[in-house]
Amino acid sequence: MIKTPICDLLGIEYPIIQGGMAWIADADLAGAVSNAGGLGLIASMSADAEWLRGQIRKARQLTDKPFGVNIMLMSPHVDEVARAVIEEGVKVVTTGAGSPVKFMKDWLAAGIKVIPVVPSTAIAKLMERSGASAVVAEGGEAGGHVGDLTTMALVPQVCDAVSIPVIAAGGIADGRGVAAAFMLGAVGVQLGTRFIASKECNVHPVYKEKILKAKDINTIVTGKRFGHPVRCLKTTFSRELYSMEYNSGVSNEELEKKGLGALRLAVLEGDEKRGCFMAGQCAAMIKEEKPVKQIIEEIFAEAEELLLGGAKWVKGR
Ligand code: TUI
Repeated sequence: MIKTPICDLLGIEYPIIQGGMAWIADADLAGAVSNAGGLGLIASMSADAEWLRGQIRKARQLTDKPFGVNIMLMSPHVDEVARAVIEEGVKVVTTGAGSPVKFMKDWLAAGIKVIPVVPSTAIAKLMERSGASAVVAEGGEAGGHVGDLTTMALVPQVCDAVSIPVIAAGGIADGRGVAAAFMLGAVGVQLGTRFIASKECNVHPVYKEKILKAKDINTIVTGKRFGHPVRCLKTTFSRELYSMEYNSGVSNEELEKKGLGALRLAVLEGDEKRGCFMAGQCAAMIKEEKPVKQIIEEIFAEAEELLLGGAKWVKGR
């Protein structure tokens, strides 16, 4: 059984945390991941504090194990959700799409463990100085809002740059990815896309089907023009958005209008024409919808075999 400092830090059995996927990571998914021995996370996305409070209370009904909240820093409700996690007694907060520095003092004073997602060594160092308990180093293979560096290059550099534990994310969907992340110096992993194709995930069936049918080159990054690159599956919608971005005749306002609400349409309605199906490059590695518990157990059985028994090519010699 692989135990790392992340297990002790978070009081979990397996060193795995679930990505804070907007519209996807609800109390049901978070509860399932926590019950399976990982750290489940509820995504605050652009929701208001009342919605988040409801989800936190629901997760408490579903599990007595630790879970956390992911705060999306570009949310229009970020100030109220940042207060709500304190008032609701949440123990772990991960953050995405920006710097959480302005909230750190209050979260730390409330005893919250803060684990920011970082796309570079400079931001990782800033987070360590600001009191983060760990960082998630997320490579651009991930789904959703992404940075420039790949997981393979980012994780070892972040491990060298900080002394706090590093959790690797981006492109990890099986035991090979977990073993590789540990070889790069990470002591934990964050998986997002793999959990979309889980039984307990409430996304529209079309979303799951799209993940299961995806091929390696089926994702695309839109939003670079705004400085907010987002990786999603190639669909009529995302291809159109992509080509509009490179057409200088289309204004930023028009682009923004087209993108607005597109993730919600994908998650709730499976709308292929107008939906944005955020997913990482590892989507093509996911072949079957499974219960969360089985996903986690299989991944760690494989990772353990690789890490403790030597890599496959070494064994075969
Ligand atoms: O946050 C994510 N992934 C996300 S957030 C999201 S919601 C959204 N929807 C549309 C447009 C934008 C966001 C969907 N997916 N991953 C973690 C992550 N954080 N990736 C990159 C970063 C990041 C970027 C800049 C973290 C810090 C940062 O700091 C820059 C600064 O100094 O503010």
